[in-house]
Amino acid sequence: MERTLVIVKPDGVQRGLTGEIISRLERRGLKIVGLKMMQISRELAARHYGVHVGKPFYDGLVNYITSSPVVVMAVEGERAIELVRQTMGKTNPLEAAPGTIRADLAVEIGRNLVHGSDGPQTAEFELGLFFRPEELVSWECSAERWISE
Ligand code: IDP
Ligand code: MG
Repeated sequence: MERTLVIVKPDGVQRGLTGEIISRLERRGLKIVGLKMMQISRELAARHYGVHVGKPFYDGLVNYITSSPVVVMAVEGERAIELVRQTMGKTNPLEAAPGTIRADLAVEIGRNLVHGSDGPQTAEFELGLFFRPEELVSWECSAERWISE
C-alpha cells in the first residue's frame, strides 16, 4: 500500500475546484487518509520544491504556491503515487491527456492546479513535511473489495 501527498494549489482553491479535484481522486478509488487547509510559508515551499532551486521558474513557483491557501491531502491506495500522477496529467496542461485534471481544468504550466508526489521516496519526504504522524488516519474503506480484487 502506498501513500502520497496531493496539494490543491492556490489556483485550485481560488477557482472553487477543490471539491472537483478531491472528487476525481475519490471516484478513481483512492482513499483520503489526511486532509487540511493551510497557507504554505516560504520556508516550507523552499523545502518542498528544493529540487527546483536554480531553475528559471523557481521564484515564480514559490510565489505561486505561497500566494493563497492550499488544501493538502494524504492519499492511500495500491500504486497510489502512479494513479494520482495519471489522474493529474502531465505537468504542462497542453501536454496532459484529455480526461486528466490538468487537461480538463487548466491551461498553462504555471497554474496547473495540483501537486502529486512523483515517487515513493518523494512521497515519504513530502508527507513528512506537511503532516504530523497523528494527523494521518488509518481506516478501513468498505468499498475497497469493489475497487481491488
Ligand atoms: P510536477 O508538478 O508535474 O511534478 P515538476 O516538474 O516537478 O512538475 O514542477 C513542479 C511545479 O513547478 C509544476 O507543477 C509547476 O507548477 C511548476 N513548473 C514546472 N515547470 C514550469 C515552467 O516551465 N514554468 C512555470 N512553472 C513551472
Ligand atoms: Mg514534481
